[in-house]
Amino acid sequence: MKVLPINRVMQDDEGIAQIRRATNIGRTEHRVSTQDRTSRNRHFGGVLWMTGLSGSGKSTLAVEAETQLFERGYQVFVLDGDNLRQGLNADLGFSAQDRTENIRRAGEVAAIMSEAGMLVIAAFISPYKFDRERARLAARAHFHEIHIRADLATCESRDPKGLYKKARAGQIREFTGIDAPYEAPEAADLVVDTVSKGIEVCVSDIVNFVERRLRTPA
Ligand code: ADX
Repeated sequence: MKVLPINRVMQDDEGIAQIRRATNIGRTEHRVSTQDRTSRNRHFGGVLWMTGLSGSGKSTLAVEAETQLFERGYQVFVLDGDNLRQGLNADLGFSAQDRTENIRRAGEVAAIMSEAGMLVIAAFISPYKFDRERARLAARAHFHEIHIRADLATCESRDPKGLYKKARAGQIREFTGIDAPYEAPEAADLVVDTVSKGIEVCVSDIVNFVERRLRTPA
């Protein structure tokens, strides 16, 4: 596979054009429109893209927000890095190139699900801006980047899976924040600071954001 240059802002779906191998492919048009799906669901399809360090709280907040939004009638589903790596992305590790491919696939899946009318909460470290930008381009409308913000020292002290300890001991290589980079968003659509705020407040910030941005007018 051609290695994509990281840190370069792309035009439209240039990134896909670069890796496309198939020729002679067309597009099958749907007869159920996006608008049909939106009016049935009473919300827009979309992607809430959560990015942040391991231990910042992405998965916890994603699952809690999913529960509350489901109760409010949203067609909502969490796509989680750890989960996708069990199946679809089981062939990928944590090199820069593998993470790029991980996020490319996740971004494409999220885009398809949002086109199907769903609200997707994507929880991935997604350390590279380039990859997140490409996920945004895949989803087009209603892609919202949420920075789940917690500094490295806090994430390391939480260490819910004991991975920072292993990374410091040299048992895990290329661990984000230790010996692999994390490029924080500069202009996230929502910043959720999990150091200064408790889980309940963070979740309600996310739920309120969704109600403002994705609920269709009554
Ligand atoms: S990403 O960088 O490609 O976006 P992703 O979100 O899918 O990562 O997966 C991160 C999860 O993999 C972490 O929550 C952690 O449980 C696990 N993990 C295992 N090894 C690493 C590593 N080297 N760096 C970061 N996370 C790792």
